[in-house]
Amino acid sequence: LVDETEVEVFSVPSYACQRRTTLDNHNNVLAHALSLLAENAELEDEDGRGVAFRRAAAVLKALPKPVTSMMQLRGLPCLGDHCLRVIKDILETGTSSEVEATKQSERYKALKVLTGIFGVGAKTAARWIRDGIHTLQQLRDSGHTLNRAQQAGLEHYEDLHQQVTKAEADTIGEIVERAVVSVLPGAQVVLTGGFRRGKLTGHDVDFLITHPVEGREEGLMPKVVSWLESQGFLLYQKTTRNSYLESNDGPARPASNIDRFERCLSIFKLIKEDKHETKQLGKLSENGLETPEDTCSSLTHVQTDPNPATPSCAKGQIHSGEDTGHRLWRAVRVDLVVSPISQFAFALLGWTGSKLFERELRRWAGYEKAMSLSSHALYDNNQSRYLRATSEEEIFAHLGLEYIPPSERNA
Ligand code: TTP
Ligand code: MN
Ligand code: MN
Ligand code: MN
Repeated sequence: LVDETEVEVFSVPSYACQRRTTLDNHNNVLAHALSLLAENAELEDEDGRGVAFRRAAAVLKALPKPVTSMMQLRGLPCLGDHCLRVIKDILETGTSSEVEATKQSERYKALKVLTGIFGVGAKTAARWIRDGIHTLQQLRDSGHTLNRAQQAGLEHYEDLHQQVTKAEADTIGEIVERAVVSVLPGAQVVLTGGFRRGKLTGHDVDFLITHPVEGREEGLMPKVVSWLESQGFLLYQKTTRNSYLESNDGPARPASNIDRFERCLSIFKLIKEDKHETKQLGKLSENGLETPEDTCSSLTHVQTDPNPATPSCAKGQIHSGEDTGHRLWRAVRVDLVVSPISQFAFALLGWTGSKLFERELRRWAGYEKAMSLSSHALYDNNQSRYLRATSEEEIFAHLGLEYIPPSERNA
């Protein structure tokens, strides 16, 4: 019998943006189970349920110790009956029957495979499943028309499901930096997304680009994309131009949570660094990259092969990779966003994530402060004016929140 007076009852603030959530947490099993139910809800295009599970998972991630008893959860925010049932199940039996059943379900598996294709969302996947398509092969055989993004997604499916390492993210960062300063000297590139929060791997790499002089960033994206394309670094790209100024969404907050920056969703062709080869050749330039005349592993290697499936390499013969069948490059998803300097702090905050942290910041702003926060601006409805900020710290201060650094935004 547990003496209730000895049970440590946890307490956390309601909004994830009021809490510090590191990558490590004390309740991985529980958080993971609730995240899977969140994912399943999102796959079923039930975003409301998805958010509820995400919030519950985030509360568990924020607890200072492992949960051992249901009594500890009394009074915690965001834990509804459904979530409590799942947690109880796991505490008592080690697993949740609902989570296990979901994992095993054909529908979940099919939705996961199909939405796992870049360019395929929950609605499209559901439509295909209604047509009897559950696997990639069935999709290929079905003769369904795929758009350009989906074609690229299917073609590079395996690569895009390999986690991107921090080292790969940094290599891509150097390529993007080179592209950006080549077309606009003085422009700046910042790594955002999960890698900025300290994640060691990611599903893509996110960059925010700006220039210290307002207006100089205009028209930058097409030039960066052209440069990258001319160097053979892009397997796919779709650029959307800035529509913030002409949008009629009203103050700060776009009609949807999707922002309106000039952005480019792309798939990079990343030449794999070959450690063995590097050592053999023993020639490193000062930035640690091989010099172009020695190997195609270098960033400066111009890929001129019109068919991106075969990396062009003047000295391709020095690699045994092609003979033994493993490719010397991989596809990596990369997101590029361009922001004017006046909106940079908001864009940086908005593109650092996590997605739930962002959502909670906006909810806090709206419900608790009567403010509208977006990746472009912060509007104060009480004062009927925009609040300027040149740093993330200032935005947190405007919102009346303690500053949370990126590494603690892993809600
Ligand atoms: P993601 O790249 O989707 O997520 P992530 O970097 O946190 O994790 P992963 O390792 O899986 O890549 O999104 C990064 C941030 O970008 C996220 O906080 C939300 C923001 N974002 C937008 O603001 N608008 C968008 O349209 C998208 C897709 C993301
Ligand atoms: Mn990312
Ligand atoms: Mn991204
Ligand atoms: Mn080569």
